[in-house]
Amino acid sequence: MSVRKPTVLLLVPIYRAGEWAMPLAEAGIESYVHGRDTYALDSIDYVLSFRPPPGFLKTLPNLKVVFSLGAGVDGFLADPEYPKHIPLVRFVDNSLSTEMAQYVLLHVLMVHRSQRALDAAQKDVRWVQTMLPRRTEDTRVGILGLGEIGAVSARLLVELGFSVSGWSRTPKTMAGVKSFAGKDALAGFLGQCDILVCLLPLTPDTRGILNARTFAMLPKGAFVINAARGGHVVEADVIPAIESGQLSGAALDVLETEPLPPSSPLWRHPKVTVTPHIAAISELGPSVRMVVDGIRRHVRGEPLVNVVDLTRGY
Ligand code: NDP
Ligand code: OXD
Repeated sequence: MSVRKPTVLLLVPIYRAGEWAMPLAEAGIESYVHGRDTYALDSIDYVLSFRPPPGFLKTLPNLKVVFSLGAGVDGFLADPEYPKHIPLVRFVDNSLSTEMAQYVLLHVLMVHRSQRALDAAQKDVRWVQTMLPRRTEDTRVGILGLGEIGAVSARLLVELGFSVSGWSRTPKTMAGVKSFAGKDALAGFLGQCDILVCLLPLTPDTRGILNARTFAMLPKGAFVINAARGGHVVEADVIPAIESGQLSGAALDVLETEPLPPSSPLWRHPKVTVTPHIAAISELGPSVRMVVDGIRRHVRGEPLVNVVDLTRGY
């Protein structure tokens, strides 16, 4: 008697879907690509996705576990009909965290070492030796979100000598990092950030957290780096805050609408750096390992790892 193989639906962009089929087949897992293959809804045990079409997951009667291709799971929680009894496993990976920390470090160093001003001086053929970087410990970097990625970023910045603080829901003990926790600590945290980095999950509590009111709580001339989700920033508030001098600039890897529409003034503002949501990309190998390991655990009846708390939203 043949035993039915566990079956995964790949609900991912079709141009990438082909990548997973072979390594999953090698692990004894059947896969279908949504939008390309014909499959019966009741044949699907597992789903891998980033942003499934709202209302779709609830139509799979035998769904057992959902795997998120990304660390952020807002794309699933945006579905008001997400079947809440189905566990959602998110992608947690060292190389993803390291790449994110690199993005943070790149933009922190651009600010700390006045690189934009030096680039402008070069364009004007000016030899300017007066823009010396300040002492590293005098640059205060604050990280919103001290989770998997925030913690790796904080450690890297501490190692390089920056003054680092972090804001999270619960207090943290991390060498060299000043911990601020909870809503009541937010204003105090923001008041001491020369560079503010957002690495929060997007939840109802954190949506729009970077806005004119919170920018005004930062020291004048602070710089904002958002590598989390576009929904964290009230985009209409960014350029006015820069024009008033409250912010010295912003680096935005994620935007409310992606791709950022060509008409957005953020594209062309000289003090705004826009990157196309590429701070870190989930790699094939680790994402296959997450799915294979999760399915094996589920089949053996073992606890899953990196399960999202659906009521908390991350
Ligand atoms: P984690 O879930 O590991 O960490 C989240 C952190 O945010 C925790 O420290 C948590 O606090 C804190 N937090 C959550 N809600 C609140 C709140 N209401 N008030 C204060 N603190 C809060 O997430 P990751 O580090 O793995 O990922 C962070 C985000 O990075 C993802 O959600 C995703 O949006 C983004 N991302 C972007 C990528 C890109 O390419 N641009 C790539 C990968 C991720 P506590 O620890 O107390 O629970
Ligand atoms: C993620 C992302 O959440 O790529 O992992 O944005």
